[in-house]
Amino acid sequence: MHCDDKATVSLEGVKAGPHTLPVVLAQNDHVEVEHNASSVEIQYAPTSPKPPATRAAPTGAPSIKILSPKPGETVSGSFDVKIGVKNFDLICAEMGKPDVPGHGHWHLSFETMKGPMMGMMTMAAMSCDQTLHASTAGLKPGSSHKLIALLADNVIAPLIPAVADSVEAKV
Ligand SMILES: [Cu+2]
Repeated sequence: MHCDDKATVSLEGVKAGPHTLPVVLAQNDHVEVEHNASSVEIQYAPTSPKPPATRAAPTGAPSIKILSPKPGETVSGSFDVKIGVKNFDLICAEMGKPDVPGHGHWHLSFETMKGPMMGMMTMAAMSCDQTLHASTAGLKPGSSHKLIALLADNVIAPLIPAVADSVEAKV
């Protein structure tokens, strides 16, 4: 998902040949505006196709920890959420591709990670890096909010059982 008018995607692991790239607008709560969705056909003709990743899954139980902000910290405007993961590989090129055990990315949610659409309605952003840029826009100054970081697989679904960490931050 993107909030700019441009997105960069990886074709790593994608078969050569025709592919359809659909795009659809989504509201703040991720409900999709399907009636004016659009798509484009592309011909993928790589000079040296990259095979799907074959890295083995890390052994051990995956975990995620929010390193910043610290519990109770006050944040304002644009701020970074930094995480550390163990026994899990964050791999940008595999987002939206077939699932590989132990591979994926992470989601940042406000207040809760439960609810309809696998908890997506409160998802603020997703990232395949250790740092994610978040914003307090729309949150009342002086209010307190729970920031939740949770691991998700390549197909965007949160891990089951959930692997998550949370901190309360003030705005
Ligand atoms: Cu995701």
